Amino acid sequence: MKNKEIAEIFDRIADALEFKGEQFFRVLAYRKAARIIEELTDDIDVLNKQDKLREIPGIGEGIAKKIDEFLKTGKMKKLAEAMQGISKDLLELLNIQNLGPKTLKLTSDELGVKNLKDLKRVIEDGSLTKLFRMGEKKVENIQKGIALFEHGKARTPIDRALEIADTVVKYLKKSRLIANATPSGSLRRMKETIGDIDILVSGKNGKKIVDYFTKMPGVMQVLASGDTKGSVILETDLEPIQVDIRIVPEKQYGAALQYFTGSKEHNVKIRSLAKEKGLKVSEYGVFRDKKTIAGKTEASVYKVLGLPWIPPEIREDRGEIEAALANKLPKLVELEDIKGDLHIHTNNSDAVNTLEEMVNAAIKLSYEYIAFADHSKAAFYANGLTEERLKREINAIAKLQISYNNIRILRGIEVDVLDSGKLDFSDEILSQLDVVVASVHQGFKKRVTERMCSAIENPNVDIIAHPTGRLISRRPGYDVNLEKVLEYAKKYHKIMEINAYPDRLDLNDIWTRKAKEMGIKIAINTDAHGIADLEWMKFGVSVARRAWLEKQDVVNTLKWKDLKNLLNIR
Ligand code: DGT
Ligand code: CA
Ligand code: CA
Ligand code: ZN
Repeated sequence: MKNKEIAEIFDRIADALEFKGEQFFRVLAYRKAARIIEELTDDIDVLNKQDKLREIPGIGEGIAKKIDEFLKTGKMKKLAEAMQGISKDLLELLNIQNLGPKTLKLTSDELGVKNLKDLKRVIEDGSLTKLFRMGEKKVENIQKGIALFEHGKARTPIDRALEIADTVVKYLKKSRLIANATPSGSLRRMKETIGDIDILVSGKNGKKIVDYFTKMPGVMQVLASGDTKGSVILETDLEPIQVDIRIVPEKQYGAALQYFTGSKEHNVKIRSLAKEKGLKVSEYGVFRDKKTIAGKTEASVYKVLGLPWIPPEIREDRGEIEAALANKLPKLVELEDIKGDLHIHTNNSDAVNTLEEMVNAAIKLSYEYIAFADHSKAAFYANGLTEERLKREINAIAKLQISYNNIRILRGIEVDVLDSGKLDFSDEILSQLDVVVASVHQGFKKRVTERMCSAIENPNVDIIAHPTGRLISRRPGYDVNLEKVLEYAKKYHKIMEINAYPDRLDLNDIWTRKAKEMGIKIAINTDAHGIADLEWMKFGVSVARRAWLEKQDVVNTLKWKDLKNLLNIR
């Protein structure tokens, strides 16, 4: 479908015309066309061939001709014409609040500003302030706009977004005006990073609810406030984040929740499915002609379309609707299925708690087993264990096990994969351990794929930890050929890890799903460096769910007896 591409072109034309000072209604016509096309569920190419474009409300003769031109030639003259003399970098700056098209034009003509870097420079050196009619206050506002613009491009990690959403929901629920408040959007789908927080609220007095919402402590800026929606920028101890609320009556709650949970791609497909059945799905309900036939609960919305309820984590249009139609939805793994954690550190290397403290914390989670996997000696920055200290830890674990009969304490190591591809401990030592977790912690540019593959070939290795090494907010993964690593893991029956540390979530959802399809088993491990970190398991489980994993795909859902067999533990 070319719908999205065409919508973007019209948006770009509108931006360019606005920049050039074209009359407002002309700009608006292109913007409106872009919105309408983006929301179309039918293929625009098909509509055009059937000569039906002009029947779409809001699409006039001029726009229809331009769409036809683009579909036939792959080009639109109007776009080239509008863009003449303006770069994309410059146009993007129109998204900065408090920097209007006229001002942008002035800074471009008079000061030669071509991009964000230039704009920051002319603020820094004072030349923007000196520009005709500018003044300090106005420049200050532009600066604030830049900060929000830059933040707007950044996404917030899921753990932080969940925490903030929790505070907002608590605040909302304190009000007698509000019956219900549920996080929706990407947060409910548990994506690894969140653009903005969306909260669905039910209640009668929308205006008063929005009022109450915008007066929440920490609100830096109110972006929108109406009868049914409100949007604010919230200050947090790190970067600010946008929070949107939507207010709906109780009887539409399910339909609204379905809509605002998204993803957009999932919703588009659901709507076109509805259309095929002669129904209309919107945030207000499911309708046959004008009659409401579902909408109070989310399940009712799916049900009238002939579908079972689909878990939010897989609503990404990655085959879930087809699977639901065929009654082949996976039964996704749940946090309650997890029976242990196979990658835990202690204060013997770089963590904060003792062996015993970690064991007690694991018992509180009702785990049947845990594996200690402290760092090995090459990880000197992490106070990695020497052979001598590893032996001491093994003895300490054996001693500790005697006083616990309700949990298995496994002797393990997180062994570094060295630059040579060899492991940081000899096979003789590794073979005495219950669980060997292998990781790359250094030499990120040195033949990582080959090194990982040779680690996988080592019969003592059980699990490959955080296989790409990425840190979501700080660095991309190493240059590793994961496809090849997975092939090796498959061939040598090795377990791949989903590292549940929220800044890692490595493997991610896409690669985990690929691993599952190849028949590779997964371990969801927290890599805990302290008691509190054991709670990260839920983020790892979310990745697994987004990857369609079921209980049987995850080794640490096994009962102790079965895990023992799988890992060949004597
Ligand atoms: P984010 O905030 O970037 O992490 O991702 P989302 O999925 O939370 O997206 P957001 O906040 O823009 O919108 C929340 C939900 O509202 C989205 O998941 C689906 C629905 N939605 C938003 N815009 C559209 C749209 O243009 N068309 C359709 N069909 N649904 C939309
Ligand atoms: Ca969102
Ligand atoms: Ca939103
Ligand atoms: Zn670790």
